[in-house]
Amino acid sequence: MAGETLFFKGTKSRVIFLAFCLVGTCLLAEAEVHNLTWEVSYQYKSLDCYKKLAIAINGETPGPTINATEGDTIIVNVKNNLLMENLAIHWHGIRQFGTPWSDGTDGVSQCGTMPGDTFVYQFVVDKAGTYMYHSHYGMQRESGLYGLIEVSVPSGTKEPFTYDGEHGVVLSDWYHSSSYEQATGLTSIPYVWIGEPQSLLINGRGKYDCANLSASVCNAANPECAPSSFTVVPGETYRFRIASLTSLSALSFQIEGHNMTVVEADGNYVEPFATENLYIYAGETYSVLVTANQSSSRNYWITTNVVSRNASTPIGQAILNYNPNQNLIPPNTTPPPGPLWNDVDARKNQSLAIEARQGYIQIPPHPDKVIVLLNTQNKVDGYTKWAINNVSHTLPETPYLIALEKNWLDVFDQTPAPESYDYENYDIYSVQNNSNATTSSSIYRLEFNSTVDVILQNANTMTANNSETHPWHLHGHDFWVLGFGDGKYDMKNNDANYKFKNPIMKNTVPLHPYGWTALRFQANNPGIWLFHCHIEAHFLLGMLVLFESGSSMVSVPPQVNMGCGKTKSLMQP
Ligand SMILES: *[C@@H]1O[C@H](CO)[C@@H](O)[C@H](O)[C@H]1NC(C)=O
Ligand SMILES: *[C@@H]1O[C@H](CO)[C@@H](O)[C@H](O)[C@H]1NC(C)=O
Ligand SMILES: *[C@@H]1O[C@H](CO)[C@@H](O)[C@H](O)[C@H]1NC(C)=O
Ligand SMILES: *[C@@H]1O[C@H](CO)[C@@H](O)[C@H](O)[C@H]1NC(C)=O
Ligand SMILES: *[C@@H]1O[C@H](CO)[C@@H](O)[C@H](O)[C@H]1NC(C)=O
Ligand SMILES: *[C@@H]1O[C@H](CO)[C@@H](O)[C@H](O)[C@H]1NC(C)=O
Ligand SMILES: *[C@@H]1O[C@H](CO)[C@@H](O)[C@H](O)[C@H]1NC(C)=O
Ligand SMILES: *[C@@H]1O[C@H](CO)[C@@H](O)[C@H](O)[C@H]1NC(C)=O
Ligand SMILES: *[C@@H]1O[C@H](CO)[C@@H](O)[C@H](O)[C@H]1NC(C)=O
Ligand SMILES: *[C@@H]1O[C@H](CO)[C@@H](O)[C@H](O)[C@H]1NC(C)=O
Ligand SMILES: *[C@@H]1O[C@H](CO)[C@@H](O)[C@H](O)[C@H]1NC(C)=O
Ligand SMILES: *[C@@H]1O[C@H](CO)[C@@H](O)[C@H](O)[C@H]1NC(C)=O
Ligand SMILES: [Cu+2]
Repeated sequence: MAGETLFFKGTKSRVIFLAFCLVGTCLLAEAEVHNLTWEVSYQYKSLDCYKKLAIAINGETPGPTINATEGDTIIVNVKNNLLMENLAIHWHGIRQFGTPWSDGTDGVSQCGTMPGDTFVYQFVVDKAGTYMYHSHYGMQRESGLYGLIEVSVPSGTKEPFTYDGEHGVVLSDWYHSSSYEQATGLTSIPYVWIGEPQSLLINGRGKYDCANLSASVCNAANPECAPSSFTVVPGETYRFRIASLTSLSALSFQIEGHNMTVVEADGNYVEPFATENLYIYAGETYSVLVTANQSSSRNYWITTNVVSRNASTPIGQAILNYNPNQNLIPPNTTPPPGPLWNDVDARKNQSLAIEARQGYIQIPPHPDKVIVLLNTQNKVDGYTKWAINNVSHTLPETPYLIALEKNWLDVFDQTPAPESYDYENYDIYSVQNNSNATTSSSIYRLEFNSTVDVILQNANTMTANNSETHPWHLHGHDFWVLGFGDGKYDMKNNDANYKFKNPIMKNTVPLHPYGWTALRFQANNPGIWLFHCHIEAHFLLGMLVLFESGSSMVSVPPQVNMGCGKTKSLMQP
């Protein structure tokens, strides 16, 4: 491989470089610049037939798919037309090497963009795979501000599997209450839980039962809520790129009469395995291959259902369409209901089945540091919170990234965040009497480029016999998934518990009820990065930590971060 030389073609928006030289032939690959302009606004939508305000990008909910090739630069000029609400958009799974200020996290990498303002995100999509974007401002994501990022391999490069066509699938859950009503209930005394979503959406379409509602509120015949369909040609194999943007729900995804082969997870190749259904947690992406080899005399249901919580939310439905030349005919079969919500073993088994594709593993053999994070539900001064090692984390008004660059140590708590908990004595199976946590904006400071193991430890909530599933997402890095286990992680025999020969890299991983999940990452991306539960309500209530590493190497461009907390002092008069 040659290709170190960069040179410019006539226009500013294209850079050409020599990508590959194979037996005397060099293939030219172009790294493109995609310059997108997005206007973000509230619009009335009837995504599940019930009319409510949703956030749209250029009028669309979910937003447009970003389609690029590895190495391309993405520029997104995001104009906030929300009128009364700030905005920040996170590019989930994109590591932002060298551009930590484009991570799109309110309170961490930027001030929320104020109404009327434009924020310009610019970053390189440096690894082929399936990713997503979504709001990272309070609970704003659940209003529909999300979409897919599909990054293909450079031309001349082959993926380790083949397919004839592809489809993007955005899975989400949908509430009829607003994110404001929800956030208010969650942060009040008495605490008001958000409950289960009214609908599940597939590519922004669901079906609420409008039976007793007026047609001006809920109209089952509205074309906006007609089911999504995915067209296939008989005999061909399709790559479905699936992302879960749910705010709460863990899901299963299945296609009537068809099995699927999982080949990619969070932008990394999986040792292929076949399954009847895919379990997918908020913040995860997968690619599965599906062969359209059933009888083409009819169409087939695609469904998604809630798992891990005892929800009454109806299944989400879409149609696998074998007959594109006819009007879309829904199958007259019963849509597959999906697996039982409480079949925890099946979910754990699938987590254990996901390993790196052979030949794609390279992992530092030992950690330099081990951090254990106990996940508990707590009270703080009577408010319900989620805490990590007894600390419920809050974000400062001044974004951490700017505070670190300016050395403003007064804007967040300088006490180091706790690296462990009292694991000898803590009973993870019972409701604890320890219910008072503290709140803090403290962070973990990691030596630059060190290898860090994180063990997530689950426990009972404040409800007897209840432990929840938490999908944890790391910004700025992928991590290796070292293992999952039941019960309390044994600190004395630690590495022996790690399960995998071929740990896959991911950016989001579930922590199963009453279990532990271990992961390893290299702190090689200068900046400060969130690691958090991807459930909106849990994040709001403090289920997050921050990892700082090498932030002294970061110089934030001055134009990008003004208008909140102490950054106001940087504004020109
Ligand atoms: C991208 O488009 C915006 C809006 O049209 C324009 O102002 C900006 O100069 C463009 N940037 C690049 C790098 O082409
Ligand atoms: C994205 O690009 C790939 C590869 O060029 C193509 O197969 C796919 O259809 C495109 N998807 C969209 C949504 O444009
Ligand atoms: C509609 O109202 C009828 C009569 O009260 C009731 O039986 C039915 O469950 C309601 N359906 C829905 C979807 O609310
Ligand atoms: C799917 O896989 C299951 C389990 O291996 C098998 O029993 C079933 O026949 C397969 N279904 C199809 C449509 O291939
Ligand atoms: C359909 O394709 C799948 C995946 O390649 C294969 O496992 C299955 O046996 C095929 N079924 C039929 C009926 O050809
Ligand atoms: C799940 O919810 C249903 C309906 O709300 C209830 O009847 C059932 O007992 C619940 N199951 C469990 C195991 O809690
Ligand atoms: C999970 O895997 C174990 C061990 O392979 C097996 O005994 C069990 O039947 C599986 N359970 C489910 C629900 O798939
Ligand atoms: C729980 O905490 C309360 C208040 O500190 C205390 O009075 C009580 O004895 C504790 N109960 C147990 C079982 O430790
Ligand atoms: C949390 O803090 C309480 C009160 O300070 C203490 O009793 C308890 O042991 C702590 N729990 C953990 C898991 O560290
Ligand atoms: C928790 O804090 C409240 C209010 O500060 C106090 O009344 C209560 O005793 C504390 N409970 C425990 C278990 O420490
Ligand atoms: C980080 O560590 C790896 C080995 O673990 C080494 O190959 C790499 O050069 C280091 N990078 C920097 C920037 O120090
Ligand atoms: C919790 O589970 C235990 C053991 O299965 C049982 O004895 C107890 O009654 C359960 N408690 C509640 C509140 O469901
Ligand atoms: Cu959570």
